[in-house]
Amino acid sequence: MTIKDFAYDHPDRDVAAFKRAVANKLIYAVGKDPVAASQDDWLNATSQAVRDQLVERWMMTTRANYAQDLKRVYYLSMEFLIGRTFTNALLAVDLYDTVREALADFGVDMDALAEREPDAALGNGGLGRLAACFLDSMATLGVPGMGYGIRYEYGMFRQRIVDGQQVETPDYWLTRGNPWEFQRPEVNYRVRFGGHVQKREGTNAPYGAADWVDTHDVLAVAYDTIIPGYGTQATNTLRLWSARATEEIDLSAFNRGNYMQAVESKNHSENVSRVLYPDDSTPSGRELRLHQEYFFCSASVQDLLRRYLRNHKTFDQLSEKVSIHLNDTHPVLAVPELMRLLLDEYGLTWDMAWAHTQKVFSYTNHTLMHEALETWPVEMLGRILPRHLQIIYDINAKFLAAVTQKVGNDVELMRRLSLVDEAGERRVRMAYVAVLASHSINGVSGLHSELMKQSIFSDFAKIFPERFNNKTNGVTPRRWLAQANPPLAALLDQRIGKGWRRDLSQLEALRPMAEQAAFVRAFRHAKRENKLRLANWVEQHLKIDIDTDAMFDVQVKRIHEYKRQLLNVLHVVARYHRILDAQAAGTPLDIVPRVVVFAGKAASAYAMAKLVIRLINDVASTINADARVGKLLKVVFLPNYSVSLAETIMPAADLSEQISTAGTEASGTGNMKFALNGALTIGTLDGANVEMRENVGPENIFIFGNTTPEVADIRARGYQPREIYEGNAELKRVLDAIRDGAFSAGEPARYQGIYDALVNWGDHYLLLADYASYVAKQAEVDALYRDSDAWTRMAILNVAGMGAFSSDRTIAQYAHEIWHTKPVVLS
Ligand code: 21N
Repeated sequence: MTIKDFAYDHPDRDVAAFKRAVANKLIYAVGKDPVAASQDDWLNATSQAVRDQLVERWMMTTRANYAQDLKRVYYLSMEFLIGRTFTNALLAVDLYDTVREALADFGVDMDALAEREPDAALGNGGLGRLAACFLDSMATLGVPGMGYGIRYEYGMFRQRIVDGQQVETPDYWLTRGNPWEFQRPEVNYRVRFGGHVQKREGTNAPYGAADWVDTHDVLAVAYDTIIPGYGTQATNTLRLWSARATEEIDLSAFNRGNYMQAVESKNHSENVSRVLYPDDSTPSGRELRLHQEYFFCSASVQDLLRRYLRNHKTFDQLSEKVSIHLNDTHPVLAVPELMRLLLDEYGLTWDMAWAHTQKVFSYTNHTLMHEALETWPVEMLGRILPRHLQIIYDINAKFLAAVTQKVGNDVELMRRLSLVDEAGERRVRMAYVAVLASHSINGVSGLHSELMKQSIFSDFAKIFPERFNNKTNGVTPRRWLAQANPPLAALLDQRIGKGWRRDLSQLEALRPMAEQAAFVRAFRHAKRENKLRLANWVEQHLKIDIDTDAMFDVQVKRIHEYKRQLLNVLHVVARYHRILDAQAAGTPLDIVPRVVVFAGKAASAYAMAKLVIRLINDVASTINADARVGKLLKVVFLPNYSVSLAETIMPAADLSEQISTAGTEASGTGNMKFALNGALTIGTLDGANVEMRENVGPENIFIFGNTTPEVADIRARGYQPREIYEGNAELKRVLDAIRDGAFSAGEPARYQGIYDALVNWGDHYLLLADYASYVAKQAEVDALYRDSDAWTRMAILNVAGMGAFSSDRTIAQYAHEIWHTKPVVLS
């Protein structure tokens, strides 16, 4: 049978048909009487009806991909920070107004439903959100791609603030089911762990085939989510793996009468996909994490090989049909896994297998920070993945031998290049495995890509210069403008047309409008609406009254020393002191009112980051309760930062804080979301800020602080923070106040550690070295804000200059320069 003579109901798109579809879903799929249906039941039924609208395109795209035998990209990532799907899907199928109307007829408010959808928080921060933006762009550009990852049952923890401190609670996001996924129980693979390796009879070890035996196995079961493209019928798939025990119960234990033990071991296997590791930069080094990494790599590589072999008899065309992209080093075990399958299961020679591997893999690096680079103890790898360790050793031996051939025996060079770090406990350097196995290694901003070649990969960049390249990050304009910012989106549609959603460079057309008074007014009006929306959120959730005339000065991102939320706090306290001084002296105060907004999670074991959260909250409650301050300064910490909360925050910001120490933030993507929504940036010359400055013009961005070479220079000469502290009275007063308990009256020594780090020890991120220049730049920000037309003009010019930061541009470059994929053609 073909799809042509298969009769089914095509979902219609008018209001009446959609009402009927929702009614049918509510009754037959959700099983609820409309009289008894809760909001969640309506959301479930509506989501299923919307999902139906995606299925035909999905099947059509899959058929076309097969028929055209296109090269596919497999994007391997431990994290996909998708957020909510409902509104995104509605915009993709262009049914936003239809569905709103249909639901209104039932007396149901669509916005209220949308707010009830839990975020799919299957990621920590930038890296996971980037993967989600990339999926959106791949589908929109018709790149035949598939995301592979883990279906964590518990996503990123929920953050509550209790007495000013972060408290983590589990995020079981599947409580009410997930209407967007299709479980595929028949798509499952055995993933093996432990055991040992036997030489296979008749093979020429060390580079021949081997047998891996006596393993403990876990099943990986597929769950598929449709990823719709925007303004196209093309869709893609996000396939997430969930762990199941291989046998429902361990029969031998059961026969011995130990039922509990049998069920326990089932639990143990299924723990593999239980929970997302909530550390965004320090690898945990825990065994469960290694299990997770291998679990999803093995299932994904088995799955993509099976798909390839459906159309091909040999591996000759593998690299013409398959690209595997590594989102950081977390999926690097896919490399020895592909080698293992080609050698041990399919009988290829080492040289053939390695040649295919090097043509198939590409790798993105997201950090240069030493503590963030993944390494696994040889002992642990050998115990859990003995065959893979062997393969890594063999890759290493061949590589080091080839280098020796070329340059002679240089022991020091060998030590630096080796995949195994021999200093102390022996550990495998996963980034080096990625570099050796990939034909392309990219950084995520121009600056980062240069630094990457000069620092962690300097030896490799000399040997393989052609492999290294840059792909500056981007964000999807669908979610981060069309969906998050309806007032601005409507204004743009009216003035420059709707095409910017698929071609963000069309924002250039705004440039002349910065000079039109009517447009400036309309733009400011849209910003005000967004500020009101955030103010309402703050009022509702935090019971803090904020003034929408005040400048919304926003820093939202993971809490990390290198991101320097503390620098922001020091400036806040300095402003507080200025306000108090003026009050005391009775001098009129000429200060721009600000609402300083923070949000972000700290890794649960990162004590300093947690202390920073506490300080922000302590400073906030002191200032907000001080009647002398009034509307001049408010500080709010928004709990539980997430994709959906970001969608409310970004459009409401006037000022975007991107203040990391130069050379530490690989790219940043929040910086792009803010500017795209009409915030001005105060930032260092770090990550993609550098390119944002080039695109919006240096006169339209507030850049301060030491540059990367200057930072290196300060460190080399010996950083002397105490001199800075002694030489700046305002700064000294701020630090003394924090040290002496001005914000922690009940426990005056609470922040002694922060003071010591900044003043006495000299923190690695040179906070005080940028303080004066930051505060001076903030004065320029104030001055501009006083001229509301000039401010808005500059904000418009920022939006106009952000066209380059669409993830569509980024993905087009990956497709063209790394993956060599062609878009699917849909008739
Ligand atoms: C970011 F704990 N990198 S989020 C960059 F094992 N790495 O910082 C940012 F689970 N996370 O500048 C850039 O814009 C963004 O990537 C996109 O390129 C991030 C790494 C990580 C490490 C360990 C773990 C989880 C995540 C853990």
